[in-house]
Amino acid sequence: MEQIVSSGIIDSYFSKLKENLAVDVAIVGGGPSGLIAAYYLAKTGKKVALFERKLAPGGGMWGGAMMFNEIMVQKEALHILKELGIEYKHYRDDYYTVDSVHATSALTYHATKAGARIFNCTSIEDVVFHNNIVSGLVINWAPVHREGMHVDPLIIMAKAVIDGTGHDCEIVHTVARKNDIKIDTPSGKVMGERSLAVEEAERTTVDNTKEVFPGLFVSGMAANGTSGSYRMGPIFGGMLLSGQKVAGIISEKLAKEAIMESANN
Ligand code: 48F
Repeated sequence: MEQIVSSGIIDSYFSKLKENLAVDVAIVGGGPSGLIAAYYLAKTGKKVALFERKLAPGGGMWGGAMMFNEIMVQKEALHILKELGIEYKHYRDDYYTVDSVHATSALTYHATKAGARIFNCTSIEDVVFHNNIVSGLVINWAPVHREGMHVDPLIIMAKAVIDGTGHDCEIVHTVARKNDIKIDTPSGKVMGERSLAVEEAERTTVDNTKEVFPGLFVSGMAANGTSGSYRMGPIFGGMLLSGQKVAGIISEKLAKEAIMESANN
């Protein structure tokens, strides 16, 4: 019995990993924007792998505000909560409160149920950079990084990569620093996050969600961090709408590429 338990886990983990060595979309970061992007992309039949450094995906959503485990969502994003069956309470005007643990676990459940694969405890340290296009991820165990161990990584190929790493926009930073490139921001550089301004930040999170360099997309706080916009604190409508938007942009791009490829064959 002991052997069955171990070999079952090893066999099924490695077949999952091998099946995801080349995907349509690789997402870095399992915060709300990454999870929602994973859900919408997987729902439309894309092969999606999401990599999260921590043990539990969910990013900054579990803790609500200052560990009061409630979050605020505005009317514009209610359709996403409804679609996922997430419960909410009307608070005042266009604002609704949601239990953050309920919401975070629902996002994880629906992303995986739709077919996205989540690899937790995995850190992204770099990207694959082919002919000036971001074409995949360089992955390693998060504890390897934490311990500072000199261990070479593995590689995941992807038609599109999403930086959903939150405030630090780690992937865009790495790509810009290592490859002497201009990205699609007003300065051509990673502009860095500004201080808190809720309304402006919520709007610009969605506006700044885009392909910032061929093959590399940004969502959530990474979108604002990349384009130099504000943080917003514990209101999450913008995160959900950003994840939905990036999924739409990528689906459209992949559909166009598929049409061009079939025309060329
Ligand atoms: O920060 P995070 O929750 O991303 P988000 O989708 O949402 C932001 C909100 O939570 C909140 C806010 C909303 O009002 O301002 O902050 O933009 O989640 C980002 C996830 O990415 C993981 C990190 O552990 C977190 O769970 N992450 C960051 N860098 C890496 C990574 C990396 N290099 N490799 C793997 N995972």
